[in-house]
Amino acid sequence: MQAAAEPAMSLQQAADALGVHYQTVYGWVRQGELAARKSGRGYQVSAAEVRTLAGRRAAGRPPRQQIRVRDWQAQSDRLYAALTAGRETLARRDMDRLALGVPVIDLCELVISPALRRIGDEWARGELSIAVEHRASAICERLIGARAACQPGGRPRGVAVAATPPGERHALPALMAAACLREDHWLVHHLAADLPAAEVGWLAADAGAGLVVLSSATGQGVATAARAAGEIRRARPGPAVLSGRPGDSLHQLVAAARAAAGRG
Ligand code: B12
Repeated sequence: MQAAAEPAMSLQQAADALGVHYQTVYGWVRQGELAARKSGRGYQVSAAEVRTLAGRRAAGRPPRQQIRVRDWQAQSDRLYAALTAGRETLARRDMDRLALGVPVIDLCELVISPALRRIGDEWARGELSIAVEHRASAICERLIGARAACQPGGRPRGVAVAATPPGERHALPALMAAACLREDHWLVHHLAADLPAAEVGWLAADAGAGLVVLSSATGQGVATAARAAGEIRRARPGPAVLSGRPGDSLHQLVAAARAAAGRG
């Protein structure tokens, strides 16, 4: 979000400063690589963000070029096959290639989650062993972890804590939440799975977090998250607490987090 007093530039001025074509900067805005706000019939970007972007380009880390994936289902099926066969190197190679041009949020929503849901259904029907399901989720932890490893550069949108409620051992949704919030420029403290509410609340206060995210993959987890959220809110008024349920989307999370930041 741009502070009111911060100097702003038009896209053409940003393109000139970065030494690229106007359409290239416009593409970065559309891909979320460069934050912009609508101004009349065009966009304005902050001069500070343009400087940050120029620094990243100079350091050899240019913004992603968008890849147009024609068949997401095929990508997810390919990942499912690699996961169930335990072919981690293949899964990683595919994911690294996609990640060059696909945001983490799309990797999670359109590739990894559908593969995990299929694996869960097959496990529930007794068609996949527990060991194969565990191996697949362990591989996914490493695939997503590689995308969530770094905090964003520049000024963060806000500070968030991501965890699961007590008893909820499904760690992947909170990991995905952490990865997607970092991609959206949040500074995220990822606490992994199964924490007492008091611990989450304490860490949120200690880190000055304005947002706590509790992710659940089961009905039981959803019920526990509701109680934990109440406990966190009662103990220390301050952070907004968002609870994620199975089937909720990460786009909903990112939108709700931005709305909470706007209110804070
Ligand atoms: C991997 C896995 C495990 C692994 C987890 C390992 C790990 N490191 O995470 C292990 C082996 C530990 C496990 C254990 C169990 N599991 Co399990 N597991 C799964 C599996 C295959 C994937 C879980 C996952 O990551 N889901 C995440 C994605 C794919 O789905 P999602 O829930 O829609 O999540 C989205 C949102 O939450 C969103 N999001 C995240 N955070 C936030 C926040 C906000 C605010 C918002 C808006 C959105 C949001 O992001 C996600 C992606 O879009 C699922 C299958 C499934 N359908 O989920 C079963 C599944 C969840 N497990 C199930 C079960 C039954 C169990 C066990 C009870 C089995 C047992 N008898 O021991 C235990 C419970 C353990 C516990 N106490 O928590 C059932 C749950 C049934 C139910 N309705 O409650 C499922 C659905 C399988 C099935 N089809 O039956 N499991």
